[in-house]
Amino acid sequence: MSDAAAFDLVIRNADIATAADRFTADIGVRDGRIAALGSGLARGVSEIDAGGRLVTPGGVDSHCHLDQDTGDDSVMADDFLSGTVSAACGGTTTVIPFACQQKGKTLREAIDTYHQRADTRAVIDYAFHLIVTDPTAHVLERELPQLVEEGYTSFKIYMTYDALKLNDRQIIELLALARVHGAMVMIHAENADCIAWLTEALLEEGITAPIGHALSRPMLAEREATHRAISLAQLVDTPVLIVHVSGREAIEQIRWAQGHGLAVYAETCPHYLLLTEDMLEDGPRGYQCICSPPPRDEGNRQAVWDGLVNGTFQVLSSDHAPFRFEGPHGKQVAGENPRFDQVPNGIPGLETRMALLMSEGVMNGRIDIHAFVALTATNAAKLYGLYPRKGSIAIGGDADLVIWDTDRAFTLTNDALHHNVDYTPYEGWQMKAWPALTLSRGDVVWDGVQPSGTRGRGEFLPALRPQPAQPHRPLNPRIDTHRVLPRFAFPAVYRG
Ligand code: DUC
Ligand code: ZN
Ligand code: ZN
Repeated sequence: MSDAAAFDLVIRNADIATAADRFTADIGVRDGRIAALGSGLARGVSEIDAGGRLVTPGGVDSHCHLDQDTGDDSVMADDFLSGTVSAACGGTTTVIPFACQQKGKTLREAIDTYHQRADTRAVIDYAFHLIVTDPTAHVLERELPQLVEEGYTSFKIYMTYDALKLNDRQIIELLALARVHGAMVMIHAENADCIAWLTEALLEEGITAPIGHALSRPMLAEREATHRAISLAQLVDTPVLIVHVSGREAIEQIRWAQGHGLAVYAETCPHYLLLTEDMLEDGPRGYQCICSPPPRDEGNRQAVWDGLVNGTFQVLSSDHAPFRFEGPHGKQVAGENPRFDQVPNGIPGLETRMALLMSEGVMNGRIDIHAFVALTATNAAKLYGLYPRKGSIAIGGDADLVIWDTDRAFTLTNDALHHNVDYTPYEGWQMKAWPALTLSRGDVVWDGVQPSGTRGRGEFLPALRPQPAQPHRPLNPRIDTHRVLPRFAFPAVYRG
């Protein structure tokens, strides 16, 4: 910083919106952090005139898959470079992808592998969730406690997929461990046996087209698993977060739990707000829209919007799971016109997540700007131990910011995106806004035309034990006391 300048950067005349407040101010940035908010701030080495445009915290996308192993010949199209570049262009400045344990291997091996993939490539900051697929005594007693200490404070577990799923007993053990160590458990809730039985029945009937995917994974399978996940969490009195919730019946379970005072959090994704299952009827688009749970019917789509508006959902993530449509390693890994059950599950969405919610949610009048910020940034930062360093615009927090162009009506095309996927499910969508500028720790990583983050500049964020992962009550006193959460200090200020 030059002697005469008070800040490295000053952003002038910003219409700042956080999850709680809205005010006009200049933002002074020093050493990548917000050092001052006020009017008429002293000079910065560089200056940006926001010109009264809306400025929100950079997005925290807390559910996205980057360079994740798949278990077959399919390959994720985005690694930590293309994925994070694409995220930055869409206004996201923090990602929390997954380090996935392979059955028979340790979690430490997974962490080492995913750090190797991320550390020299990411252009924005990142933390990791652990996917626990093999909760051996070694994993539960030795690895997880140590990894929580090191900043891996959230685990995803699956109730479906043979290579990933845990049985109820394993889920209980993991929930009990999360309770003791103060970690957040994310649950993919679909009933594996219902899906397997229906898949077999559909294939016997000769139904192999993409719509079979939706038929084999009905709402009932998601509702049952959501109910079971909540019951297991209640048994152990451990907070849980149900990921990628797709429709009414699962929402009803979550509302019931929340209404009974249980710490059950929920996430949904743009595709459940905007896509419907009839899109699986039609050729290439059908394959492109295969994700789990599947998009559902119009009534469910509306129910997901209602859940966003009434506070059932705390988080809107992308669940970016990037597979190309063309070529031998994407959606058609099993050949041309594959059976629905041989298609990799997942759709891209890292870059479009925030602008879709801004356009369809805020600018269409369904939610206010504070809910937008909470859903896209603040709540995820809190739920996963990154707050207040990430997720807000506050003194001491990282200068992760988005300056919005809300006058920009345009038609979305995949050509304009920066991911490495050859389609977007939102091709032709009428957009009303897009980030004009994205800053990560004060560095411009997207200037409205070009991405500009350098490879490897992203920092790993060791996560704190999330405050919302604290159990509400002591366990039944007759249960072994070592399972009762020790008193952790929850620092008020992120020190990672
Ligand atoms: N689950 C995810 O979390 N992402 C993509 C597909 C899936 O089944
Ligand atoms: Zn999942
Ligand atoms: Zn996912």
